[in-house]
Formats: sequence, structure tokens, C-alpha cells
Amino acid sequence: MARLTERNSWKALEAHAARPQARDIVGLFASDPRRAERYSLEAAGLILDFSKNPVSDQTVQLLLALAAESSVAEQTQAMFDGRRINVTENRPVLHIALRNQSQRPICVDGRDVMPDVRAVLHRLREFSESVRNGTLRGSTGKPFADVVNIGIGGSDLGPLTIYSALRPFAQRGPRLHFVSNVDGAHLAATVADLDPEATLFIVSSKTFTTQETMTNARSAREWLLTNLNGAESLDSVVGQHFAAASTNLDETGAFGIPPERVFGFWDWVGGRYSLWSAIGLPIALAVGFRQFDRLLAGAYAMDEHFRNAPAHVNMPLLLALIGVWHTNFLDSPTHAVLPYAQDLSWLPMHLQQLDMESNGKSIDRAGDTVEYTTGPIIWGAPGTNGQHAFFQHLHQGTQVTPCDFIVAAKSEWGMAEHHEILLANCIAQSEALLRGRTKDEVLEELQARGIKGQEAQRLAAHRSFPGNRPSSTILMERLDAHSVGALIALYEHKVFVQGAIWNINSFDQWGVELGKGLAKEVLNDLRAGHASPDHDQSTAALIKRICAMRGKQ
Ligand code: G6Q
Repeated sequence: MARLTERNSWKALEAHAARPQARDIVGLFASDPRRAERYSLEAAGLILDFSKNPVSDQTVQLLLALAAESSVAEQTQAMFDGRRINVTENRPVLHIALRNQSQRPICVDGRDVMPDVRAVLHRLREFSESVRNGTLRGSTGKPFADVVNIGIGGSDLGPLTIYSALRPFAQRGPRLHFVSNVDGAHLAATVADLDPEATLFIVSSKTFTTQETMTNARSAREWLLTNLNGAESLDSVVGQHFAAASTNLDETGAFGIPPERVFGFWDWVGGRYSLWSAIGLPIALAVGFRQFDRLLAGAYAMDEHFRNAPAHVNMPLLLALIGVWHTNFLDSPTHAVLPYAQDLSWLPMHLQQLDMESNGKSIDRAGDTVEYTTGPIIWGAPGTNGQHAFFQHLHQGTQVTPCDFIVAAKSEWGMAEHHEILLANCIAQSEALLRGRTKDEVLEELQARGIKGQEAQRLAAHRSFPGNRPSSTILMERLDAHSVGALIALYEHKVFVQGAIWNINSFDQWGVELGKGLAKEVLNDLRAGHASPDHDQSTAALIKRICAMRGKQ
């Protein structure tokens, strides 16, 4: 296969992007009264309107040709077939098996993984139901009122994002808390108001060796031992107030968690793709297993769409290709995720990890340095708050930032008046980004307000908007478990397609290793009260200052 930048479609896209009208979205609307309809798709209960992007029929054709030349369909098939596409760790990538609702077997090395997946789901159902209905209680007989998930990265952000999204469905369940940061403030502030007798900790860690998580887990165990009335032994406390989601049964056992409280998963589930596995236990505990099942069903519906829909109407594929168009040909360095839903406030962070940890790579699958831009910086915050903060940059900054607006037509909280205002703002912002406001329009308005001449000219430049700023809108009827499942799966497959085109391994994360290793060395230095000679000057000086401040020198 020719190198990416040597492919015909890539070269054609470069020429296409060099046209003077390449960014003229307003012009595209003017020439096509059916554009909004023709550039919208529906799948798994989600509607994607991508008409406010600078793409014409020709752009889409060229992008689809790029996908074909990059063997995206074959790579997709390889993932669904359980082939070892995570080439640096020699693992299959099968988060899609976790939500496979069909009888289709999914095999790794000839062995169907589905019976194991279903067995863990069955245990998750039983455990979550017995905690929720009070059959399973703490060591003193109190039902669990609070559940604390201890995990970080993929073992935190996924469940946290989903739990926040489904808060309206969390009635009658225990309250759920998340502790991720090794900063003691996180655990201390979380447990401060909790009743140890009614608290269940879930240690969520694929490896069960992560420094932050294990430090928090040990301190939580200590807190229970100190504060639990009648805490007899470590074993009884851990056995009754802890559960774990992990692939490392040796370590969960060594921590003291009995096997019946450990929910396993497999090395073919990447951390940032693990919320569908046992890592989703806190979600099931908070909103009930039925909702968790709906979440899986929503993701499965998107998986099936992604696997089967023809390329020109394939939602994850088109979302990914439009992203490639912005990143590689229109030079947008970042991408904003703007959920107009308070309940989706963690979504930008989750997608930031999903996308940036997957595609923040500069070495291709053959081990060569790539000669093109890969994953953009993903950022964002819920609307309407962002409007009062960084939207200035989106509308008038020198960089063009493609935006994803995400919104549900109905609210789960009632409060219809609030929701109408929210919707109006969401729609108006994408309209404003597209339409802009010319200097003449501003001058006219200023004149009507009695501001004329030089003063009007001076102000008009500041008050006009360039417009033609791209966005996609993802609309759903309700923000429920099914649509949230479909939404996250949509982005997972978008990231997959982009990684496939960029020829990078989206499923490893070696970039986080170096800092982890150095942290261990620095920790030794801080404990010993001096800086070892291997550090650079700045690092050594910082260690010395800290030691001095802590009275260790
Ligand atoms: C995600 C990453 C990373 C991981 C955390 C936690 O894809 O691999 O964020 O989830 O480092 O790891 P453990 O679950 O092993 O504690």
C-alpha cells in the first residue's frame, strides 16, 4: 500500500483544500436547498447533522476514496473478527464483544469469548441487584447507602461519565462517588461525610498495580478499619466492604478481596474502552442493571450500524473523515466537544482520553515517524457555560475550531422552560458560527442606534464575525441509557477509523510510561530527602526546594 501522503485520494484532497472556496460553508448552503437533509444521518437513535462543515459531494467522495485506499473496511472487519490489531501489545481489541447482543460468536484464537462475557454480566447483575435491594449488606448489617469507585484513567472516566449522564435514572440506588486522584484531598473529602458501616468500595483497576489506585485503596481500607464499629479483622472488613473489577486475580486476592467479589475482564479490553465491562459495575449499582443493559444495547446498535452500513451513510466513518479533513487538510489543531447537557459534563474529558490516548501518536504501525498530523487536541465543556467563557475564541479567534454540539430534544428533569432555553442556545451557537456577521450588517445596526462615522467604522471591525466556522450537531430525542451507549460507541469508532487512516496503533499508550517510571525515582528521592545525580538541573532544584519546604534536608 502506498504511503498515506502518496495516495491518490490524499493528493486530490490536498488540491481540493487549496481551492479558494474550500472553507465556504455558507456558499454550499446557498447552492443546495436540500443540503441540511442530504448531509444528515440517523443511526441507533442519534441524528448527525454534518451539513455545517465545509464538505461538498466531491469532498465526501474524495474522503471515502481515502478510506477505501486506507483499507478502513478491512481493518474494521479485522477488529470485529478478533484479530490482533493492537500490534505493539499483540492483543485483539474487542470492546465490541462486551456489548454483543447477538448470538454471533466472537473468537480469540479460535475460542468464543462470549460465554465468559455473559457469565461476568450475569454476576454483575446478581451483585448489583443484591446491593440495591439490600440483600447484601455491610459487616454490621446496614444496607449500603454509598458506593465509592476507586480507579483512575479508563477505570474512572468511563463510569463517571456514564453515571453523570444517567443521574436522572439513579433513583433508589446507593449514592455513587469517584476517587481517582492520589492527592489525599480526593479520598479524604469523599469519605468525610460517609458512614463506614454503609459504604462499599469498588477498586477498579485492570492491572491492580496502578500506584494512585492502590494507594487510595489501601487508605480506604485503613479508614474502614479505624472507623468501622466492631471491625474485627482486616479480612472481614475487606471481604464485606470491598469489591473489585480487575484482570489480576492474584493481586485482588492478595489485597484481601474474596473471589466472589471480584469481577473479571480480559487483556483485549483497553482501559479507555472498558466501561462496558466489569469496570461498569458502579454504573449498574447506581442506576440498576436494566439501565446498564440498555447502555450496552445502544452501543451494540451503533456497532451494528458501523459494521454494516454502506460507507456513504456510515455515521462513525463520516464523522471520522470530516475530522481528518479538518485536521490534515484544513489545519485545525483542535476539536471542541460541546454537550448542551449538564449531565454530559464529563463527556469532553472522557472523549479527551479516548481520542488523545488512542491517536496521540507519532509512530506508525511499521515503527516509522509519521509525516502528517495525527490526533487533534480534544477539549470542551458543557453549554451554555462555555458560551460565557471560551466561545469568544470559537467565534473570533485566529484558529478555526471544528465543534461537535450534542443535545437532546427532551429533558429528563422536567423544567421545560430551562430546556427550551438550553436548546435555543445550542442551535443559535452553531448558526452564529456558520453565518457570522458582516461589517455592513454591523454598520447598519450601529447606525440605527445613532453611532455613525469613524466611531461606527472602528467598532464594526470588532463586532463583525467571519462566519463559516464548522460544526456538527448530534441530536437525540432523550439522553437515556440507549442513546448514551450509542453516543460513546460512535466516538469510539470515529477514533478507530482515524487511527486506521493514520496507520497508527490506537490501542496502546506507551506515552504514559516514562513519567510513571520517573515518578518512582523522584518518590525515592523525596523520601530520602535529596536529589539523586541523574536528574536535570531544574528537576534536581525542584526536588531540593520541596525537601527543604518539607523539612527533609
Ligand atoms: C486507558 C489507559 C489508562 C488506564 C489507567 C488505569 O486506556 O490504559 O488510563 O485505564 O492507567 O489503569 P488500571 O485500570 O490498570 O488501574
